[in-house]
Amino acid sequence: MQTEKEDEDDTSPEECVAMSDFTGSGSDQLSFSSGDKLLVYIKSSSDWWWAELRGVRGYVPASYLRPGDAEEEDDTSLEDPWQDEEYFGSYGTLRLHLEMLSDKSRTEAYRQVILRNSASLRNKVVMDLGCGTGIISMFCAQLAQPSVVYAVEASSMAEYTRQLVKQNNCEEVVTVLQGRAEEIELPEQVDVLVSEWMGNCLLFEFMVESVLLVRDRWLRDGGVMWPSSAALTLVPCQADSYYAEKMAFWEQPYGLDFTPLQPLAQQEFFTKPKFSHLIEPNDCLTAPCDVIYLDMYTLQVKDLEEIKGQFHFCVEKSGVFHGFTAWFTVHFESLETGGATVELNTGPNSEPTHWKQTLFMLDRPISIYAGDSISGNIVLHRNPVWRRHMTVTLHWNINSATEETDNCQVGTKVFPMWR
Ligand code: GJV
Repeated sequence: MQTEKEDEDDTSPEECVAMSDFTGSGSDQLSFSSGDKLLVYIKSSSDWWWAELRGVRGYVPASYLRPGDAEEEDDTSLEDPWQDEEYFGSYGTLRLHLEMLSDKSRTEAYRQVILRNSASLRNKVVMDLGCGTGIISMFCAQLAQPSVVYAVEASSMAEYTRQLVKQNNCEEVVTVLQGRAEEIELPEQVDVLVSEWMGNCLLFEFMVESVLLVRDRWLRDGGVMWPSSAALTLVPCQADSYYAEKMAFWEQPYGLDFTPLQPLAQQEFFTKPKFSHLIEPNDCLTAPCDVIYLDMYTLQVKDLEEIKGQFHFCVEKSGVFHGFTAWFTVHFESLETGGATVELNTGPNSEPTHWKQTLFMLDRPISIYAGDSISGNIVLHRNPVWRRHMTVTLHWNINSATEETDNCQVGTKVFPMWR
């Protein structure tokens, strides 16, 4: 592999587009985000290619990339702001479905919802929006007796979902419809609209827009939304090992001073949020705070353009404030009045899910002390062009309880996710 690297400049690179996020491990793998454009220099093996992203080179998994379209490069107006081709393309392969199905907390939460409401689901009309491999629809057919479940899936996985439904003797109840849910025609309104639409930091991918459009068109008056509500939670946290790995590292590698690279490291590692971060309950510097609440009955598509929340945290123990960690919780109301609610919580005090948590690193760590408070606000601003993307703006203000003065009391940082 060494010799291949030396030869790399002789080959003209091929442009490829990342179909999903990837976190590289070790020093010779690149991390990238869905939609990133990479230059592939060497197809070292069928699995690993040698590529470049924003001036950095490393190995990337070939299966995460699709060939870039050279013409699109010249005229971005030709590109679909929803990026449906790559979005549904990635859901046409098993990788993401395996990840979602392997997530027990997620899948079990939906199973519990069906199970606990099985009596009330009898003879109901259900739509499963973005059914993927059809797991929720098949739970409905197996655990309850709805009159019909419309299982809607836009990706090519739908062809297999049809087979799975048949294989599991659910075809009397489950009807698989392949297409974008917004464009699908049904013979009737639905009583229940169920969907697993939540993305990283709750809204990323903005699949929720499809859910809202379908709700307004196909959910009957008085029908039920599952999930029924969603909340985004934030906490100021320490992130010692991540900071050490990406930033403190440059202080003295092999006894040398590499600190001139730190501004570059900040740009490269701390500009965007870190998905797939697992925070220890111990790293939380305060009690978490719900900053955004979405009511799935009243939320409107236009509300998604800008969602604002506020926070006020009381620091419980002294420590190093490296950043904020966010996660979400969704609730499923009962079909029976007074029935128990089911919750799916992706936070650090629950079983880890495939969403993990999202870490927003500050540019500089700040020492904080018990008794301090951190107040401020968060704004999720949807990208006006790239409809599945958003930026997260955090603004904070530290009120020091001690004489200790930190010159960084107030701060604002804008995190693109990813555009
Ligand atoms: N219409 C039909 N299927 C969809 C749509 C849509 N508008 N949007 C997403 N899907 N929780 N962030 C499908 C997609 O192809 C995939 O199989 C599934 O819904 C995504 C579910 C998990 N993603 C998420």
